[in-house]
Amino acid sequence: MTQDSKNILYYNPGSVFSNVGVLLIYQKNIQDQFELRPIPMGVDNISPWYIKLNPKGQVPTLVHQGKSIPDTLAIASYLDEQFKPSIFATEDSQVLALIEQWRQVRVLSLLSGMKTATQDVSQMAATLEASRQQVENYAKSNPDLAEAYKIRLDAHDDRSKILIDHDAYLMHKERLTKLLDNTEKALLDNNGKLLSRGQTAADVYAVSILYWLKSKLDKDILKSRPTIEKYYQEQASSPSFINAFKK
Ligand SMILES: N[C@@H](CCC(=O)N[C@@H](CS)C(=O)NCC(=O)O)C(=O)O
Repeated sequence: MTQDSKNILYYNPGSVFSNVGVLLIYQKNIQDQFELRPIPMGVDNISPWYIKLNPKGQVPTLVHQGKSIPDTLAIASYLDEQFKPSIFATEDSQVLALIEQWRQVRVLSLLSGMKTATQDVSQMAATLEASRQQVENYAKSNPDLAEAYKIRLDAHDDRSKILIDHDAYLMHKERLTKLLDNTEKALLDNNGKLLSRGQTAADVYAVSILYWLKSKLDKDILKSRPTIEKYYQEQASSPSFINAFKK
């Protein structure tokens, strides 16, 4: 197999959406058909070769038979199309709505954002500004990628906001509390399932994000939420989860 014909998931082990991408592949049981290739963030993800694959410069990105698929939801739909049976139900509006609720909590803000109104974030702001400058330099020296780099700059600015804006931190903290409260209730109403129709891509998001929250933010985050804790323990004991994250 040549380098170009390889099927690859570009990801970063510390990133929450990379967790989602990796678990999608393991849930389909197609991990032997993909190389999971970690990339250094702040370097490779803004380089021209990567921006061509994913103009937002984010992880994960799936490359399959030469086709690039950025974004976890697009990856879930694509994998279901290409590898049967379909298991993610991304055509179901209820599934999509629930996935959106999980995606809209920017957990990075809770870990590395501006937690108090007086926190000094000047160092972080300077690092982000230097990175923005680097993106602008890449854009200048790669005029053929001007449009793609505009998309990256928007993604960069959006990320900067969640890192150095205290109101953004408060908003995401509140979103997470509401999401966990709603999830506790939904699990109670649906006999321990997230959705009454059963396992879908929404579970991949929920369990991947819970795993990230527990391992990076607060191992006791589910302490007062016994139903989610039980759900999480069940999901995390599945072979796909163990193979994806625990080996
Ligand atoms: N909507 C995207 C979000 C991907 C995303 O936000 N990735 C983050 C890591 S969790 C990223 O690559 N951030 C690095 C950056 O933008 O510099 C998806 O679902 O795949």
